[in-house]
Amino acid sequence: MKTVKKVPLPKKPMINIRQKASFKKAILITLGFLASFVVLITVVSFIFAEIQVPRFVNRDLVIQNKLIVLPLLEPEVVGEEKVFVLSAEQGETILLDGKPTNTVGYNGSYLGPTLRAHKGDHVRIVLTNNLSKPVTAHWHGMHLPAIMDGGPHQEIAPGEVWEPHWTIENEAATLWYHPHVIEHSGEEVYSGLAGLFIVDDENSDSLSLPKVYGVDDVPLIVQDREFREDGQFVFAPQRKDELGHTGMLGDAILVNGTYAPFVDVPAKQIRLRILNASNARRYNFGFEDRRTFYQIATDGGLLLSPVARTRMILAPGERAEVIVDLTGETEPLALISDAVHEENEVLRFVRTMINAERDENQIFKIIELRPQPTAEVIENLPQLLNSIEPLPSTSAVRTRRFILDPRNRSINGEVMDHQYVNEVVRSGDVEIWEIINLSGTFHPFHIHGVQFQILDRGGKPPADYELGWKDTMLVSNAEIVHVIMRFPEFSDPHTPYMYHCHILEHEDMGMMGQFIVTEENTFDEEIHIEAIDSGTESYHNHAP
Ligand SMILES: [Cu+2]
Repeated sequence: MKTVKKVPLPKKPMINIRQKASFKKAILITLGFLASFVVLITVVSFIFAEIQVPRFVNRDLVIQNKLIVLPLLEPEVVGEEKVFVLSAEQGETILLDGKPTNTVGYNGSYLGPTLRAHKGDHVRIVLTNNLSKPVTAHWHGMHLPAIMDGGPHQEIAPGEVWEPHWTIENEAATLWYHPHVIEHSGEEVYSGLAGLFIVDDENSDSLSLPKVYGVDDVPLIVQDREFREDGQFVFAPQRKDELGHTGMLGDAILVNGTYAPFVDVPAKQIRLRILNASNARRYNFGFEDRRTFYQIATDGGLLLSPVARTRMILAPGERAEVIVDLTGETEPLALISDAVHEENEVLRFVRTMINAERDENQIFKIIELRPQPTAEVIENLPQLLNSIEPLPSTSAVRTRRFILDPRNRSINGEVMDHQYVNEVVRSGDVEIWEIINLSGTFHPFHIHGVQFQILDRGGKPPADYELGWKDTMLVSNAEIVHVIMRFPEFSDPHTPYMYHCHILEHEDMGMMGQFIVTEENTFDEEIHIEAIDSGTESYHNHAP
């Protein structure tokens, strides 16, 4: 008998109507999610693309004005001294469209002449204040006694004369001078008070670098300004930019007080000494064709060797010297400032969403270099520029911490108080200063009387182009930077030096502190109160 194997029938899927509906719903929900995700991604990438496309602010600028090369101020030699005579003057300057602007300047109506001296020179400045308000002249980057520094304690009243004098101890560098009056530095620099102070030394004399002032060694003082219809400056120190940081930002670029400038230069290697003398704007310098150039100097001197770069961020107060090779070229070449993309992108995105302004996502034409035929021999760029002895962190006797406060424009919770000395430093000591930026924006940190070396940025060694002497450095948001320096041998328990943010509006709002350099071997808090009484000024202590 044959047995028939029973083959079970395939089970019919048991779906009732209700289940069918929920399955459909699940598919629909999934599809919905997918669709929203795609839409979201599209929107986000669109916004990101929009954020990341920088605006070329002055693309159509007609370059038509020959660059003003600020004159070298000829000193008078009196005995052993080189005497430079300066005066702060009120005036009118035609900067834009033939309309006069009310300005101030040293020995003229806008900016000041270039002072130039050699290491070892004894210099004296005779500075008369012909303005109706107090001024100072701070020798930014100079190694000199505090009383000669031109900070807020060396105010020159209207009609008065101030005569600082010192021996140049700095090595070859591009330094500068500008007012430093409490709460008014921003306004005074903005209206035109600033100039260069170039130092030479035996090393810079001996190097085969372009060094004919204004010809192949061209100083560029870069400033942004905003003009009213009638030609007057707009000065709005409380303006907030994309990052919510307050400071004066303009949309018109002046170089040495020249709007839309060009400069004729020999078609060879050219040296540019660039000073960011703007109140609050950072620049990301480079050439329009993204060619490589060589940075040869930082704020306080020549680098060890040239560093190849295509873009270079300079914060207010910083300087750099660069070499660009125009050998055999005939076409004009624009120096531009590219968008600054150095901030944290996520933070940047959030801020851009909150505030539509994108002040640092802008491109500016700065100046056009117009190469002219030359018979000059092509020189190779020297590969060894300087000897810089690194200060090892083990040589530091202490570390001080400076917290750039997120809540207000303060340092370590203190706003500038003319009568309060924040720090007491022993002359000749090597110290590490730790700068912690807890605020949501960058701050260029400047220390008077010294040149420092950057030890690290967030634990990472500084880039090659920062391995030189600095007096001002960019501290980005959420960044910790360590610098090391040897304090001056000059000791003066009565006159403080300053350290501060070089966004001039932040400085004016009180983001500044004072330190005295003294021979005292004690580190007694009492010194804050007692030792600093010059008779003309009295100081006090904030501590109970
Ligand atoms: Cu600041």
